Amino acid sequence: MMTDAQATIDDMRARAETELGAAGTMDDLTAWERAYLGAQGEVTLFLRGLASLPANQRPIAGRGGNALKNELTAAWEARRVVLSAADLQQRLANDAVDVTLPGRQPILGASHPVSRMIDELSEIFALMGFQTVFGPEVETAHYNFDVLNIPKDHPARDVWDTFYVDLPGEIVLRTHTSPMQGRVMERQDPPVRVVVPGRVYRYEAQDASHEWMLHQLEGLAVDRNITLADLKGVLSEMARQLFGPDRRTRFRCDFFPFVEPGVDFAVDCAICGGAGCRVCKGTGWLEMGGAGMVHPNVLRNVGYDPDVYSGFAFGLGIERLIMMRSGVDDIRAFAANDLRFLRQFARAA
Ligand code: YSA
Repeated sequence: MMTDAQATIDDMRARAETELGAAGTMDDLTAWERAYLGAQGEVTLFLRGLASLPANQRPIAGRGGNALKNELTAAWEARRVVLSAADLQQRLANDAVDVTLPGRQPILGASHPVSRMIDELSEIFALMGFQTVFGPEVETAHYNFDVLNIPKDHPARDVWDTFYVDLPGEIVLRTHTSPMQGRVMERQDPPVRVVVPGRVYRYEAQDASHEWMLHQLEGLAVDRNITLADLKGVLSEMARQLFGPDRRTRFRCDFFPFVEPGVDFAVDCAICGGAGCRVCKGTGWLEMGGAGMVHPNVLRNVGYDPDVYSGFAFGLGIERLIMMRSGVDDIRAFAANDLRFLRQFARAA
C-alpha cells in the first residue's frame, strides 16, 4: 500500500519533470530551480519537515525525498547545459556584426593653401640661407612705422590704412611684416638672413586682388657688400622655384620710406596670360611685393653702421603668389571658408 509520503514525492516528481520539460529559457530554468530545489523550494521544505512525520513514514520519506532531490538536481543540470547553449546561440545571432560592410570614411582635415605656401616659401628660402622667424600681429607704432623711417605725421603713414588698437595710436594691427626688420636687427648683429611669414591687416576696400586681412612674407638680408643684384637674384630664384622657368618677372622703381632704392616686384598675370583682366587691372602684371635696399636711416635706427653694412628687404603678398601659381581669380576665396575651393589644394591622403 502506498504511504502519504510516497504519494507526495511522486506528485512532486511528476510536476517537476513536466515543468522542467516545458522550461524554454534560462529564466524559466532559474524559476524552476527556485520552486523545487531553492531554500524555500518544495523538495527542500519536504526534507526539512521529515521530523514532523509519523515515525513509520520517516524512513520512506527520507530516502525517497533525497533520491528525488538528486534526480531533480541531475535533470536540472542536464537541462541547463541544453538551454545555455541555445541561449548563447541566440545572443550570438542577435549581436552578429556584418564585417563585410564598408567602414565609415573619416573626415580628414588639410592645411590651408596659405599655410602650405608659407611652408613652401620657408623651404625655398631656407635653401638660400634664410631662417624663418615669426613676430606679433598686434604691434607698436614704433616698430610698424618709426623704426622704418616713417615719422609721425609724415604723409607716408597714410599709405598703410591702419587699424589702431588704442586711442593715442601707439598700438596697431601690423600693416605689414616689415616691423620685424627692426625687431630682428635689434637683437642680433649682422649677418642677418631671415624671412617672416604672417598675417597683416589693412583698413582697405576688398576687391578681386585686395583683402583687409592678408598674409605677407618679409625677407631681410644684411651683411657687408650686399647689393641690389643680390635682391634680384634671390627674388628671381624664388619665382623660378615657385612658378617654373617660363613665367616672366618684372622689377620697377618704387618708393618705400624704408628702402633706397625701392622696387616693386611683379609676375605676368596667370589669369589672363598677360593680356589684361580684372585681377591684374588690365596691365598683364600683378604686383607680388615691394622691395629694395635697406635705407641707411633704418640701419642707424637699430644701431648698425650703414658705412659698413648694407642689406636688402622685401615683402611679398602670399595670397597673390598662390593666385598667380594656381590661377585663382579672386583673393576673397582664401578667407571665404568654402570647402569646394579649399579641397582643390589638399594633397591626396
Ligand atoms: C617693401 C620694401 C621692403 O624693404 C620690405 C618690404 C616691403 C613691402 C612693404 N612692407 C609693403 O607692405 N608693401 S605693399 O603695401 O606694397 O604690400 C606688399 C605686397 O603685399 C603687395 O605687393 C601685395 O602682394 C600684398 N598686398 C598688399 N596689400 C594687399 C596685398 N594683398 C592683398 N590685399 C591687400 N590689401
